[in-house]
Amino acid sequence: MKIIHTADIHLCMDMRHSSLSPEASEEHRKQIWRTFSSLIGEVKEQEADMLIIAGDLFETRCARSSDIKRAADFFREIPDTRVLISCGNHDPLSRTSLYEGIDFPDNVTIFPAEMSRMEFPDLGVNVYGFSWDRERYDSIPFDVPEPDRSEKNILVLHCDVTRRSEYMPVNVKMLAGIGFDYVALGHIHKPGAVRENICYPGSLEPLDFSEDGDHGYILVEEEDGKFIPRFVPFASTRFISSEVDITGITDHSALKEKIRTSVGAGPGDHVRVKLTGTRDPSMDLSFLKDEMEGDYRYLCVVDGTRADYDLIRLYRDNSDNIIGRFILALMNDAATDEKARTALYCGLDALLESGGGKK
Ligand SMILES: [Mn+2]
Repeated sequence: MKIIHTADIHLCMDMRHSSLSPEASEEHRKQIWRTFSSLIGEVKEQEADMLIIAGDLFETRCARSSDIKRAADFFREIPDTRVLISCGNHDPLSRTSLYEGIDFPDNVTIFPAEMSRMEFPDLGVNVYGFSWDRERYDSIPFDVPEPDRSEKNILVLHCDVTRRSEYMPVNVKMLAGIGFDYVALGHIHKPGAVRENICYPGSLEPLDFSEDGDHGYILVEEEDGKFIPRFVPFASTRFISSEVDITGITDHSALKEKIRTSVGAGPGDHVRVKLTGTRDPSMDLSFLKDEMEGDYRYLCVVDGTRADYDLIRLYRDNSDNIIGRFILALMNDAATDEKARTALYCGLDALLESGGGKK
C-alpha cells in the first residue's frame, strides 16, 4: 500500500500581503497550480492507492467555483486513487462553501464537519478524518476515536500539535497514545515528523520567505505491516533569506561573488538578501538588482549597510556647520557604543543625502 500525504497547498492563495512584487506574486500563484498538477502526475507515476490532503487545499476566500472544478477535474485523472480531503482553516466546509456546489468524481471523499470513519476493506484500512467548518477552534471539538484494531487505521487532522493556539491545539502525547498506524497532519507549513508515524508534510510549495528549507510531500509505504513515512522534496522553488556583511569589499565583482556564495541559491529560488556592515561610500549598490536578477527566479536586495565615513576628514571639512557639530556630539560614544555608532552613521547618511555639507 502506498499513500501520498500532502496538505497546505493553498491554491488561489491571497497574495495581497505577499512580500513579493505583484508580478512575482501572480507568478507564484500560478506555480502553486502547476505543482499541484505535477503532484497528480506523481500520484499516477507512483500508482498511489491513496492521496490524503490534510487541510488548506484552497484559500477559498480567494477562489471561484471554477477553481474548485479545476481541482475536481484533476482528481478525475486518477480514478484508481482514493482522494481523501479534510478541510482546514483556509477552506472550511460550511453551507456557503464552494466545495458544496461542485461535482467531485467518485474517488474523492471530503470529510464532513464531524469526526468520521471511512472504510476501505479492499486496502485493509480505515481512515478517520474531520473537516473544519469555521476558521478557529480553541480546543479539539470531538473525542478522538478508538481505532478498530482488525484493520490498519489512519487519522487525518488539520490541527496544531506544536503549541497552545486558536487553530485546534492537540496534545501529541494523547495522539500518540491512541495507536493509529499513521497520523496525517496539516496546518504547520514546515515539514516534520512529530513522532515516527505522526507527520506534517508542510506546504507543498513554500508560500513566502517565512517558509524556508525544502518543501514537498510525504510518501507513506507499508513495510512488514508498518507504515513508513518518508519526506519527498517536490517544490519547484525555495525561499531563501540571507544577510551578507559586505564590510571591506570595494570591488563590484567581488561583491557579487560574496553574495552568490553566501546565499547558496539556485536559478529556481526566491532570494532576499540584506546587505549589512559598512560599504565603500563610492560604491552604488543599485547595480546589484539589475545584474543579479537573472540568476534567480526572484531577487530582492535590501540595503542595510552604512557608508564607511572617514570621520576625521568629514569633521574637518564640516566643522563650521551642523554636520561637524553632529559628529562632535556622537563621536566619542560611537567608539564604544553600537547604538551611538548606528545613530551617527544613519544621521550622517541623512544629512549628507539631503545635500548639506561636504562629503
Ligand atoms: Mn495552511
